[in-house]
Amino acid sequence: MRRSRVVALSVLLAVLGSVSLATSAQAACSSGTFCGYDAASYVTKMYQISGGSGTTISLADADKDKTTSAHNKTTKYYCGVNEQLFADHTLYEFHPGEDVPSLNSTANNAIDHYDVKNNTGNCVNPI
Ligand SMILES: [Ca+2]
Repeated sequence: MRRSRVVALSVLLAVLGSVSLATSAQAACSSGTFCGYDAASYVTKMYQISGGSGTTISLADADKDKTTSAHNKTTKYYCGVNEQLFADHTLYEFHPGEDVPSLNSTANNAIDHYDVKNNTGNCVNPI
């Protein structure tokens, strides 16, 4: 009986531990910035960026083709762009304040840079 209570308590602590980890990962993305993560549900933050409208923000080579989830904690639109040989394509337009826990199969693991815009519909070659 005592042993099963210890096991139950251990399981409860493990669950609480993972919840607080996920919460701290989200809290680590500051207001006014855009954060990209390597895994779904904002796990393993790779970058935290920001820029004015008209800015292009290139990701480090190590972070290209790896974004799976993202927080847009800015007031701007972020065009997630895939760089291709003949024409770049916007795979996903992140709206101001949008949280994306898991990108669709087109955009997942394909974004190379972001174009920052004040208004919707201004992303290059949207898919
Ligand atoms: Ca790419």
